[in-house]
Amino acid sequence: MAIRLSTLLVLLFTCSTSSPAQVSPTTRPVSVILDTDMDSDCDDVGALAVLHALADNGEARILAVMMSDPNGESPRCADAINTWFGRADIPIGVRKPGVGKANSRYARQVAEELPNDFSYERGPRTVPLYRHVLAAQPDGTVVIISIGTLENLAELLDSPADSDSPLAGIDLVRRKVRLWSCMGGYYPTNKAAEHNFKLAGPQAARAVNSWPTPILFSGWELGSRVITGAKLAQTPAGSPVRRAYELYCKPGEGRCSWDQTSVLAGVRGASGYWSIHRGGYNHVFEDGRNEWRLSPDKDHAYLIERAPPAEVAKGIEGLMLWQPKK
Ligand SMILES: [Ca+2]
Ligand SMILES: [Ca+2]
Repeated sequence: MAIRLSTLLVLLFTCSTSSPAQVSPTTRPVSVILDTDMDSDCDDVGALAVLHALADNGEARILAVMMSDPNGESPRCADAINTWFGRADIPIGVRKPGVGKANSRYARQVAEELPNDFSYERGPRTVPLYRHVLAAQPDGTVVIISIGTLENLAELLDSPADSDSPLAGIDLVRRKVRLWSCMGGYYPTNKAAEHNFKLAGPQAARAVNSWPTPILFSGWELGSRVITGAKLAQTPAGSPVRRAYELYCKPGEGRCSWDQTSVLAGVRGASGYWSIHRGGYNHVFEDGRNEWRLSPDKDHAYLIERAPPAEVAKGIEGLMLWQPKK
């Protein structure tokens, strides 16, 4: 049973500023599946670090990490990050074929330099893993956070019944997923398609236009003004988060925080950082362009900048600097 987005965001809202220690430990954990490309840009690494910080603070529980890009290096990089944060056994779903290099300045190096034990050949495939994880959760509890392209979610919607659930994919999602927090698109619209929607346009259109539960979008315009990561140079040398940013950014510089915004909003809601535009829906075209339409109301919403980007950056970077308890 889908909960109205307005109700949901009130439920999710917690007072928040920067470090995990400042957040109420009574906040109940949000069950999260993170769907990431973890290749072209380093903000996926920052986003996974933020999610681990929220998990260490009792705000989130990481059910699985799904890879949207079919290269063999990105899932090993993700496993290295999970291992660093003491969660080496988080299941990671991969797409075929698992060959070729990541379009990445950091994924191979992080995978080769830092401890991880992920094997692409043995790794579960994304859609069966989605179905397995969703089927085991209580109804209406799972938050999916997507920070890459949307092939996995489109295929999940179209997946048939299997040994994990007698439900077709769209019905399984309707029953289990409370919210999809999606980094993608421009709001209210733009002449060009945003990266995550553009690279797999038909799948983005299929996933967004047919999704049966609330969606909260973070557009390109939001995270592009939030620059984080420069302070990672102060963190331990063995950190895969520090290493990825080191490999991606010029010394002393940070990077836009598109993906971190969707992680934070998926777990904490508006966080005091953003306003939420409701009413109407987001339509995605087959070429990946999107436009916000005034009716009908499809329980879609998007984030709008409210706090100064520097203040949001301070909060997000504080979470990215979080170190695991050894
Ligand atoms: Ca592992
Ligand atoms: Ca991404």
